[in-house]
Amino acid sequence: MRLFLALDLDAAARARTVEVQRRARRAPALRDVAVRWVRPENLHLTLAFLGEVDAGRAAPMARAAAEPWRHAPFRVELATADVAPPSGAPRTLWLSVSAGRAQLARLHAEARARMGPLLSAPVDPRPPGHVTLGRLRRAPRSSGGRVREAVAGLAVPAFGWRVDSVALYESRLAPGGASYRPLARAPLGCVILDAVP
Ligand code: 3AM
Repeated sequence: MRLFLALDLDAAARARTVEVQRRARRAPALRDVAVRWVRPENLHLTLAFLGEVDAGRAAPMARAAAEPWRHAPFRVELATADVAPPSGAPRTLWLSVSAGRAQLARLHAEARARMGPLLSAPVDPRPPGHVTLGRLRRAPRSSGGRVREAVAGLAVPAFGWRVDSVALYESRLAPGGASYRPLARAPLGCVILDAVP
């Protein structure tokens, strides 16, 4: 099973993200590029990709993910539309996090500490920072310049939502695109409010 931890967008942020996808679709420079757009119900902010795990390990991982997180709820904002990688053939279109990065990094550290001991491979140490809009299929290297220019020109007004839970998802890959099944969800907010000797 392919598992990952993610933060769900709220309904308003999802609608705003879908609007950015709609505008990107209409950009003349992107019209002839094959993009597999993330479906609205699949939009998420990946907190940590956990990789392929044996089905037998899913239950302890779901139990670990279902414990309340030791982090207060916080606001994440998305602003700039961007293309990855920054050079060469463009592969992914995403919205970058413009506010909430420090909190995301702390939550990511908690996710690594919590899930790492249950995994056979270490979790990517890079903190998360984007919501994927779509993936380009076989876009030639030569399209990189105009794709990056078109995406940079989208001028996305910042929007955000309050992150108040973390979910564990199973990702099932299929020719028509991945589908995500939630396995566990736990709230943020289990915090020690003052120094405890
Ligand atoms: O939400 P994003 O696009 O950032 O790219 C995959 C997606 O991230 C990522 O996990 C998220 C849910 O599928 N992912 C998939 N395979 C991966 C891998 N081998 C991976 N991340 C790192 N290594």
